[in-house]
Amino acid sequence: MGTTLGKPFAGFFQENEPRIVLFGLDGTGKSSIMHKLKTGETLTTNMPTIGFEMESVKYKDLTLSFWEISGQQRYKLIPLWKHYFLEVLGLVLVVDSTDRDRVEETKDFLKMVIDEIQGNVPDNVAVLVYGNKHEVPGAMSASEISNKLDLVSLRQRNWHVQSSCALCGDGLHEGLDWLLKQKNIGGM
Ligand SMILES: Nc1nc2c(ncn2[C@@H]2O[C@H](COP(=O)(O)OP(=O)(O)OP(=O)(O)O)[C@@H](O)[C@H]2O)c(=O)[nH]1
Ligand SMILES: [Mg+2]
Repeated sequence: MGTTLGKPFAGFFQENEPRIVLFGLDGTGKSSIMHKLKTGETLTTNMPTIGFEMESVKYKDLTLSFWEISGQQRYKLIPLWKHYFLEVLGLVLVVDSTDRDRVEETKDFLKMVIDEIQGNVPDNVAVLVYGNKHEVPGAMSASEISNKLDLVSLRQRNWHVQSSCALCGDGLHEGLDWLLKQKNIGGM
């Protein structure tokens, strides 16, 4: 799906499309969310993203540029983050709500991202957390996720946890509406 970018800056940026960056651990559902938002269909191919992927998504009267950072390669790609996070409209952390074992690692990863982009991404760019795979019995609630990720420590940056299901689409638009509202975009 989308565009896998070997050469990161080869003219792929859509200058006039507001950009939203999705990041998180591998297998949390980033590609599935982008695909669902773009097509309304459930992503059936189960391929890990290599590098970065981009999807142009029409949403209400907007065209948004979604950028996914590979979960598998998340640490390897750190040197490129500052380019991809440039002039970003919103940050989206995708969490697997069923994966309590890796929530601590997710917390550390989020902190690393926030530290890395400090100075390049203004504080008024908010963080939406999708608590994805929420439909699975026993999944973590939004409040459990916000506590375990210690989101209050983000302080100056607005954040919000939205439970979601990339398979059926539950919560995806609600989360996006919240993110756009932080920037007064889209008449939300
Ligand atoms: N039950 C359930 N499974 C999901 C959901 N979203 C994604 N999945 C499944 O989780 C697996 C990984 O989904 P991807 O969308 O490829 O995850 P990703 O975050 O893009 O992974 P990387 O590209 O490796 O970083 C796939 O088998 C998806 O079908 C969800 O909301 N519920
Ligand atoms: Mg992916």
